[in-house]
Amino acid sequence: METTLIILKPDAVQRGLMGKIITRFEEKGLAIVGMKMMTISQDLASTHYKDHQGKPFYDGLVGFMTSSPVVVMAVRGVGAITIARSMMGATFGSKADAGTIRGDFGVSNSFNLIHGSDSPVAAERELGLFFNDGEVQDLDRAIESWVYDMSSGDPE
Ligand code: 3AN
Repeated sequence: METTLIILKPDAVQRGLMGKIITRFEEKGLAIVGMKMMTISQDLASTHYKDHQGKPFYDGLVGFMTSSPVVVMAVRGVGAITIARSMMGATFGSKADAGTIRGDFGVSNSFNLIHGSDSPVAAERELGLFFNDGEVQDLDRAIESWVYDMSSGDPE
């Protein structure tokens, strides 16, 4: 099982899209094992986006992410990082395919609704930035054996 960090960005919260986006992850079968609303500090935003420092969109990105509350989620499943990224769609709302979160709910390039970790290394780093010890749960879901074929003993 992998756990990934998902952020519902300020535009998703302000536009009342939290429920619809969270529902997509739940309906897919992924488990939400951590969730909270918070306002991202300048420091946290610059640490989170350190790889983008110096890029032309960096100041706008940090300004946007700190402008209004977000919802951060820890989302777990087999292959959760890749699955979440494909559910999100391409970075720019104007280019994202229909059927994806960005493709269905937005048209803007900078206000693109959602962040998802892009690798296992990034997921571990980002979960550590946004969640304190004990805030990501060991969720023993009763439905697990209907979400996954467990006949081999492990989720398939
Ligand atoms: P993604 O979120 O799809 O992984 P990244 O990691 O390339 O995209 O970029 C991180 C964030 O930076 C994006 N979510 C987007 O908000 C912003 N961003 C990336 N490239 C641009 C760009 N050319 N113009 C404006 N914002 C950008």
